[in-house]
Amino acid sequence: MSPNILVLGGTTEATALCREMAARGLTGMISFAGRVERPVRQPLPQRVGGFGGAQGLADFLAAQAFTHVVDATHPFASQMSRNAVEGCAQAGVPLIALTRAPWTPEPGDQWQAVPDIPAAVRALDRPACRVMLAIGRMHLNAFAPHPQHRYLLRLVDAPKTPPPFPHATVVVDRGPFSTEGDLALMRTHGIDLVVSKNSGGTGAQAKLLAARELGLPVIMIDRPDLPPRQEAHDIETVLDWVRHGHTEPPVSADRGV
Ligand code: 3Y8
Ligand code: NAP
Repeated sequence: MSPNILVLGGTTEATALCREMAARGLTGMISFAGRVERPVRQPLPQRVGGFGGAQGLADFLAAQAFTHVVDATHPFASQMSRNAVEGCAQAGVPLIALTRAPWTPEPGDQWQAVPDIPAAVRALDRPACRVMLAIGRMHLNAFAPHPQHRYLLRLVDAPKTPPPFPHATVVVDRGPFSTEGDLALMRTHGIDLVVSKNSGGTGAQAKLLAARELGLPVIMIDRPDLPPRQEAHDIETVLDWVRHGHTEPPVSADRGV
């Protein structure tokens, strides 16, 4: 039976994988959560919206006769990744994650690593400064306890409600971003400090390279823990995995029993 692959998308790598699948005539579909108004156009059929939890995903896989799932979601999309492990195990459909290694600090970087968003908020308990808060829209409210700062926000869509603090400049832009562009942005706004998720990959890295060049500190938010699953860091490994007709059930989360 020829492969029918579901790609859980929303990253640069997911888009590149779909492009390669289309070029090789592979059958599949990419899915998005529907977080933004206009997800980037894809060279494969796409669906937008949740599946209805792990059970909803398992039902969808059976109904559409998918033979493989590639979880190419963002490292911070932890609920989707947990659902993928559980849903694929229920449906008996092999799963692999196409993920990016975390960034690690290089010489010249001034990173303060924090475990999660609340810890990043606590790290902003300091005198007023100009903060580039480049973590998107979903967690902005968490930073409301620190209205003393002047925030530069970068959002995919224009905000429907005002930001949760008095001093905020909004830039509406979607990546992947360039170092030159982020250098210019940070100089224009006189940024003193950058807050970033440890997303890995290249699409969100520009602000870190710019911070290094400008000698700016970065509060770096570690990614959430994910359940055990097969992982690959490149498209060729994923396509080899599909080609070799992997049918063994996916690694289910280790329950320690
Ligand atoms: C909806 C689908 C592609 C994918 C491009 C990557 C790169 C550009 C950089 C900064 C950091 C941030 C944010 C970011 C980047 C890529 C990738 C990546 C970070 C799109 C997309 C969807 C989303 C959702 C969106 C989140 C937000 C996060 C902005 C498409 C453009 C901050 C993550 O308004 C909202 O609700 C936005 C929500 C989840 C995080 C948040 O908490 O707000 N991504 N981003 C996906 C869906 O509906 O399923 O249009 O492509 C995808 C991309 N965003 O194909 O080229 O691969 O990471 N996305 C972060 O990393 O910190 C911006 O500004 O420097
Ligand atoms: P999440 O918190 O892990 O997922 C929440 C729910 O959204 C999931 O349970 C699922 O709903 C639905 N969902 C998430 N990703 C989906 C997908 N690719 N296809 C179909 N449904 C999906 O996810 P998130 O952090 O909000 O991320 C949402 C999307 O944005 C993902 O595609 C991710 O790759 C992309 N993204 C996220 C970030 C980030 O910083 N979080 C950064 C860049 C891109 P049901 O339970 O109903 O199935």
